Amino acid sequence: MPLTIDGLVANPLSLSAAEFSAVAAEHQIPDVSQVVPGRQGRGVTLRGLLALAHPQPGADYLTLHSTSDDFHASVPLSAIRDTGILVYELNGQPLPATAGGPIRFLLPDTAACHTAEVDECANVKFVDRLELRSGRGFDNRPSTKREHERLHQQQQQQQQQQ
Ligand SMILES: Nc1nc2c(c(=O)[nH]1)N[C@H]1C(S)=C(S)[C@@H](COP(=O)(O)O)O[C@H]1N2
Ligand SMILES: [Mo]
Repeated sequence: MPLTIDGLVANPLSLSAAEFSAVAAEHQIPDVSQVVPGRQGRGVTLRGLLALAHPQPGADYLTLHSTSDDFHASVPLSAIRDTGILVYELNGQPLPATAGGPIRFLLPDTAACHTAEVDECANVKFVDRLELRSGRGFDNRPSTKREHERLHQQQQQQQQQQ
């Protein structure tokens, strides 16, 4: 499942998980735990991917889509463009689904769930599309504690089935 970058970009593109390792070394994060405490793996910077896609001047929101489980988060580009990471590998292997793979978005410092526009819930797992837009895009992050608990229960059930 490739990662597509589209919307308000001069150069829409699609990267396979294998192509992530071919992104320029300056954009690679060999050890994500150095940047995001408690998280592991190898990733590339969002900035590096945006340098390939060339966002157009009007693009001010990034919408992260996970088609597989229909989870979406839309966050202001300015708040994440210099810190966002796409994790793609763990211990030399493709990032497993249990860790949100094949591709998982991660931010170093996020607010607690549903307390801010950029919160922990924006760490989208199984992300397959980065959509640049002008204005906020589709977002179905849980907005209340109750919705949130329900989502986590679903996730636990899904993981137990794997
Ligand atoms: N695709 C997808 N990504 C997701 C979610 C989800 O349900 N589906 N849950 C989000 C929420 S609400 C949180 S708090 C974090 C939890 O990440 P963790 O399980 O690695 O702590 O993942 C986020 N990313
Ligand atoms: Mo969350």
